[in-house]
Amino acid sequence: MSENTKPAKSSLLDQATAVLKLNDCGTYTVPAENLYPHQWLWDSCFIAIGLRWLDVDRAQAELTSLLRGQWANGMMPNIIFSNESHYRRDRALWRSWINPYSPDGVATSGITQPPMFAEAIWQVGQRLNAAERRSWYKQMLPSLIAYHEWLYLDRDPHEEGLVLQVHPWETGLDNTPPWMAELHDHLMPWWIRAIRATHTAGIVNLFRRDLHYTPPGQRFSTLEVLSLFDAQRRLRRKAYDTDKIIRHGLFAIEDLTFNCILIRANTRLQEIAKAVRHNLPPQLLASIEKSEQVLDTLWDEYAKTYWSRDFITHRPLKVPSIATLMPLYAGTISKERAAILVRQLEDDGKFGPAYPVPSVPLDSPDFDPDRYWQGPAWMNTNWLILDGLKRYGFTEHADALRETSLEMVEKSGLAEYFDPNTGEPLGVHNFSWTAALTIDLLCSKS
Ligand code: 2M8
Repeated sequence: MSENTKPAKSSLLDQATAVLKLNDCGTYTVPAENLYPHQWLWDSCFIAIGLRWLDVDRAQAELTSLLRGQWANGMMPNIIFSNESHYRRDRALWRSWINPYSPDGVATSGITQPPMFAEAIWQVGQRLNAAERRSWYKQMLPSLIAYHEWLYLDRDPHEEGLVLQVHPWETGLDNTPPWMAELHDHLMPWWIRAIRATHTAGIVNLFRRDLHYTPPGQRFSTLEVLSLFDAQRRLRRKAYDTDKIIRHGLFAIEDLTFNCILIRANTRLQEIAKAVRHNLPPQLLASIEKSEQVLDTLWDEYAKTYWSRDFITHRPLKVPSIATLMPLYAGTISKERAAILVRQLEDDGKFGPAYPVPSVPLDSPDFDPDRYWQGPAWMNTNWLILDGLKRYGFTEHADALRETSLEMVEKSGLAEYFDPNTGEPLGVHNFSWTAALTIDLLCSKS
């Protein structure tokens, strides 16, 4: 099948199933051919949530295959690299083996991604009978606990209840404006400033693999790419040791999206543990409780919104993005605050264009309808918001978002992301989490 062509008369479910088949590597699924040839952490979680409707064994394999990459300290890396010889350069860029906790014989990145793992395990469990579910949960629980313990022990050194992130890639919303602003203000090295001053960024574009598959206006700017790789290089120099990273003043942010997903994941973790009558470690339970309380401290009463904040100074990062809506998914904020967020979702000048939800609100100076995480609508963030809307009882809003999300893929195919004003496809085609979450929207009761 050529890219972007829909087979005649094939239903959306068939198309989505075909995309997952196309990207299937046996026990895991790549996000898309060519541009994303490895296994990504939160992608596989979203993929399993869709796959559970097609083949629950395969959905389980998608999640257990992530354990290949788990570090001995519990860390789950955002990328597990393909072993194929022509990806040597990708593996060498990270050199995960320099950290003593990294797994033997599996090359990974040295950072994590939003912890969707518990949600995915739970969702897959819902498709199993009671006995199978218990054994599934028992199988996954030790690694899941190890991951959540690592998140708190390693990434919440001041025991604040919020975990920190050390690179924009950890948020999954790579070039999201609040992080780009920080990168720009605090971490742009002289040589990148020189490239900017001399307008020579175009030369770098010649070496960018992503631009072979996506037009430049739909990806990071070249200066952003250079800054992201420079930030990654600094982490590598510290062998991905969080303590050293913080001590050397590399930037650390308590990201709103990440922490909201963690709060929800903690709820799922507790449900899973309860189902198999397992007592979670008291220290972990204490951290979980703290997280729920501390989320409220990120609320800005004047702006009527939540912000991410700087780990060291606690300065709020007052740059609008879709993260603002993620407390809906966390599920622990008050109904009143949830209603305030929903009003922003209704506002057609903010988060309510024809094909919501834009990754940056329309009235932000950073909004660009085509550019990656700086404006386009994405199926995974729609799924998270939809889930939150349902739990807060905003059923009509949830139904409307489900409908526009499905309309968007019906109209444009299973693209990576979409122009929120026109619904036009952007990024790469045949994107796995778009396909998987389409399946989930089609198959789960609305
Ligand atoms: C994007 O991230 C990678 C780096 O990890 C990239 O930019 O190449 C993001 O959209 C991220 O959320 C996603 O998991 C990954 C694979 O789909 O691509």
